[in-house]
Amino acid sequence: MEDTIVAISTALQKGAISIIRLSGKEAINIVESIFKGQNLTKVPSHTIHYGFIMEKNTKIDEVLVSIFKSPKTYTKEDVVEINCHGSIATTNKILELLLTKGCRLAEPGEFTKRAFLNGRIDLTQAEAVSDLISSKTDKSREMFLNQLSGELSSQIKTLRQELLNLLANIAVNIDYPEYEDATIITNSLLKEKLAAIIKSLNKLLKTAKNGKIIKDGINIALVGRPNVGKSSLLNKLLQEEKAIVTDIAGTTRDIVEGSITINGITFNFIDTAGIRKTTDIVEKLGVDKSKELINKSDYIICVLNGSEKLTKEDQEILAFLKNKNHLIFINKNDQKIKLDLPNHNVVYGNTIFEDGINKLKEKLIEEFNLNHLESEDPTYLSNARQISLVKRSLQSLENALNNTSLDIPVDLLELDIKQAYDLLGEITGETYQDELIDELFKNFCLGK
Ligand SMILES: Nc1nc2c(ncn2[C@@H]2O[C@H](COP(=O)(O)OP(=O)(O)OP(=O)(O)O)[C@@H](O)[C@H]2O)c(=O)[nH]1
Ligand SMILES: [Mg+2]
Repeated sequence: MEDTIVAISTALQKGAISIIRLSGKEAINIVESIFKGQNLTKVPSHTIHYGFIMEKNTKIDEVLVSIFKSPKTYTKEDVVEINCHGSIATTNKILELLLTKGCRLAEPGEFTKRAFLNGRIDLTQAEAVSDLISSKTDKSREMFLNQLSGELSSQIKTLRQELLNLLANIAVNIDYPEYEDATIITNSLLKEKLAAIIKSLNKLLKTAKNGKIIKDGINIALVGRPNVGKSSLLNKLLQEEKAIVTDIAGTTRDIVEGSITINGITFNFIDTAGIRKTTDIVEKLGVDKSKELINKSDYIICVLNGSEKLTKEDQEILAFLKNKNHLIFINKNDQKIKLDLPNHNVVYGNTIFEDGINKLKEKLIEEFNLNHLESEDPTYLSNARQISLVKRSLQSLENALNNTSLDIPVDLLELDIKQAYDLLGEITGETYQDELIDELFKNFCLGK
């Protein structure tokens, strides 16, 4: 981390201003070497300076330069930000000039990686920075801001501390059997403590579903046989004529999708080809895609034509959906309804007068417990890395708990508990592997 790094922190496109950021020991000297204005090496920290970027005696741009001196900066190193005019040519020219003065181009996420390696933030906070930048809804912004402020880390740290206390007690018992003040960790006491920690981890894992929903949204496939009104329903849900609607069965061949936000959550609706046996090659490919989507989506809305009796094809589709999370939209209730499906999760409506569309949305809110989500503190595990580490540490602790029932000596349980302690440490990055860190930061934006 001896190098001084530089990157364009704003999106490289035409805009009012661009920001070029440097971090490292030489950041201030390097910018001073191409800056005409106050001597930047002599100014106080956290100040902004007006001046010009110069290439020898030629003015390149009129800029504002912010100076942040270590350690109270984003990376804990000296950081300089140049606000220049937002043309691509100007921004690139200044970047080129800086690169000739002894800094190197930052890798994606390298500023945040330095913030982590220098101990200003932990891994969950670093992940939150990247996710905050990508967040599209208010709800995900709120969740990642909460994670950035260290709420998730603090829950993990508390659990780790409890495991550490257990380990310390076990160690004292083993090393100083005569030292009576130390809590004697008998199996029954250990059992009680382990069970409490397992309960907390399980709770965290249970709410991880919410984290995923908030971060990635919910993918909902609209399926059914041809001509029942799937595309019409998609258009009404999106309030946009996105998919082609005709009275010809087999109109939709490819996947058409669009998103709306309900209660701060992104719902991505995917219209599919009507499912039927067909000899048309293109249509058949569409039908195969529909079936594949049923397996991949988080939820299915099965559309039926309410003005007709249930057909064999409908029954086959319903059988296919049996073990999938789904509800049934019985469409075309502007005509005489001939369908009744007791024991099914059903909404009646039609897309001509838009009946039942709001009811359908309310049902989805209910299905995903979104009203409840509103009032909850938004501290959730939010990515596969965090979830898998919690699962693995749970396994180790469950192992330890099972062994307590077998009256295995306490010191043998130590290994499993220590493993769980280390795995939880990987979530916050207190214990980490270099390759993993490199991999993680690769997904970041350049300049962050
Ligand atoms: N009466 C009535 N007709 C509807 C309703 N919804 C759709 N339709 C009509 O049903 C026909 C088929 O609608 P689509 O939305 O294209 O049906 P689809 O399920 O997407 O059909 P495929 O793409 O062929 O699988 C069109 O003529 C629509 O106008 C409704 O609620 N009531
Ligand atoms: Mg269609």
